[in-house]
Amino acid sequence: MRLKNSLLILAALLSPGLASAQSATQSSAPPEARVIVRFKAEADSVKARRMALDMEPGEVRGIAQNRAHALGMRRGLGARLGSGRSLDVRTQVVTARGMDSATLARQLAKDNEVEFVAVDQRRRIAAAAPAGYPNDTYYANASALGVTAGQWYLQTASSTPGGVVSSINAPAAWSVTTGSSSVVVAVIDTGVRFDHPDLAGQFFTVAGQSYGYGYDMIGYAENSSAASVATANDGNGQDPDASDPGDWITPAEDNQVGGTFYHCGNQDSTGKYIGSNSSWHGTHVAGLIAAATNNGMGMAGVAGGVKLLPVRVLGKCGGYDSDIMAGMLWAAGIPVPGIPTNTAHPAKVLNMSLGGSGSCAGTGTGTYADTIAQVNAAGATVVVAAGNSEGEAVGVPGNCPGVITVAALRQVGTKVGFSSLGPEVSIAAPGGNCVNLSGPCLYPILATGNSGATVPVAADNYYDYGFGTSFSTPLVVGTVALMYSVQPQLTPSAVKTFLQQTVRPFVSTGGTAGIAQCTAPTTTVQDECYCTTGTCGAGMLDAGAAVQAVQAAVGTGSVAIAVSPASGATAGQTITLTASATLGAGRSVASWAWTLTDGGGAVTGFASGANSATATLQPTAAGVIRVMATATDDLGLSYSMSSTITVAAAATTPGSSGGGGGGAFNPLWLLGLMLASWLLRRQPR
Ligand SMILES: [Ca+2]
Ligand SMILES: [Ca+2]
Ligand SMILES: [Ca+2]
Repeated sequence: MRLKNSLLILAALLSPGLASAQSATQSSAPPEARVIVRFKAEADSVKARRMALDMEPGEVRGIAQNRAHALGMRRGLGARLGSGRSLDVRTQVVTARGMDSATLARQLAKDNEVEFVAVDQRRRIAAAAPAGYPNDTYYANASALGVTAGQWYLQTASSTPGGVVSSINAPAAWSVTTGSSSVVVAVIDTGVRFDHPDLAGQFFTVAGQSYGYGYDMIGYAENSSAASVATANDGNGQDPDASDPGDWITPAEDNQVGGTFYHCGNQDSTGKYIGSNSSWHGTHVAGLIAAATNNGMGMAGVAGGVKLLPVRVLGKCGGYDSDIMAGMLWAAGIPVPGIPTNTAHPAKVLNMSLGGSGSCAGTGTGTYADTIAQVNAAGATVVVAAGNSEGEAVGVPGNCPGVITVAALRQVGTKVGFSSLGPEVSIAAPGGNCVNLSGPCLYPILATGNSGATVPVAADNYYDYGFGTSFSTPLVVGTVALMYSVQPQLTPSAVKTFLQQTVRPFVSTGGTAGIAQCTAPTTTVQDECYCTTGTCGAGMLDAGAAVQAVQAAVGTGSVAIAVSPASGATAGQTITLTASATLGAGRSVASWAWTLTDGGGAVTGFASGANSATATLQPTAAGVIRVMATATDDLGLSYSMSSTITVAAAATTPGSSGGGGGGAFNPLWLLGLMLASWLLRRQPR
């Protein structure tokens, strides 16, 4: 199925003049590679000299350095590898000069003594907004572009019926966080203009390239089909450069019967097909989520502190399901044959401002239902536009299970005419509306764009105003990115729960006089109407309430471990560990996990305890054991506690002296006797 890009049509209705602004610069690559390596328990380098938890610091450092050195020699890296902190007796930091961390991780992952390797990323605190945030030119007022309301949709909502009630309350979210750079948001779209000055610093860099990190999924191979390459419009099939080359349709293409782009463009008032300009749709979406924010220019994004991952799946006249699904999998870090896996920057949330008519049919590989399930299982949330079918039913993939589907609101909180509706909708957010049929457009959505009608204008500091559920979706996505910035462990279902539990209720007054309540979709157009929870989702998106609810849930949980016997355990004795969790109000434990951080030579694992609050250990020797209990609550939030258990050698009872049989027997002695008899019986005949 080809999804004609019906959601792109409402961008760039207005073409405000450019505002020139200073360009921003980006920092260069880190000077030293840094990864976390866990060696296999049976690795030669681990067995050669064992580390113990109670060793002197210098001894620990020496062992870690020896292991890093041996690893470097095995991998042909010579003496370039250094060592850092040890996390347990076989897990440590490994560093290398003159290469990047991802390259080092790939090199070391091939080593047969290495069990696990991960880039040791630098994390930043999810900082709250400073005073005066955001200082972007068009945030409060964009009258220079013809719209005095500026970025009204981000601002604090009015509670007055008929006022601007659908704004998402972003300032209240920003008082908690403006976004963490470790949260990655995938823009599954037409690609982006990496050189937009108000997107500077929002992408991951690629060494030696002018474009940022991402992928262009359009067309499997360069020679696969002329139609694929024509759709891609960049001269080839899939490639690592997700730059948007433009998706314009010429009048000739629009009218060529049997051609690839027949009737893909716009119609004039007489119904004649006249072609269409480039949409720059992915650049719009990218800026709404995470334009460079508080940089004194252009616009603010919902989550200016997060990173963008552009995945290009739509070209001229939209894109194919296969390219879109491959892009979704790749974005979430799931392997796709024939493409390098995105292990470097897997996304936590996918923006899908795209869709087409039809049902979410089928299960199994190659369907949206399966693709979404895989992405959810990888821990990423999928947010999809409901569609712009003017009140008709939600299309695919917005009608698939496992997604958050977004309908669009007018500024007064009623469903805006163009938005699709129905029971599949999860939540509603502003989508832009002019109010006036002539004169100034009062409440459109401001987004980063490009002034090129066909090919892009380089480094164009240009902003478009537009409308559509395509523009409501990134407001939800930006909010989700802020929620992940506070708590990266949230499951996709927990994200949806927090979003839906914190909405503001739909309004029933303040709309245009005479409008009715929204009803279940039919094939009849349903313009502005009063939303219900059965037609527009749970309510109006409130970014502030959602992020604050996540923050309130974080840190309220804790785990305690009771050990029996409380002290004086000896080898051969069963030790029982009982964990208990204190959780946030209304939360319950969904699962328990026990981790043996260090067996201390006394145990190699738990005797019991899989997904149970109670676990047992049966030490066979003396040693210091370290365990960790982790409770995961029903929202996917995890809390852990560690405990150290010292096990003494089995009690030895002095042999009774002077006759008197029947004294206590010595278990070690008995064991020795049993072993001896067993050995005897194994003597060769
Ligand atoms: Ca290409
Ligand atoms: Ca490309
Ligand atoms: Ca800005």
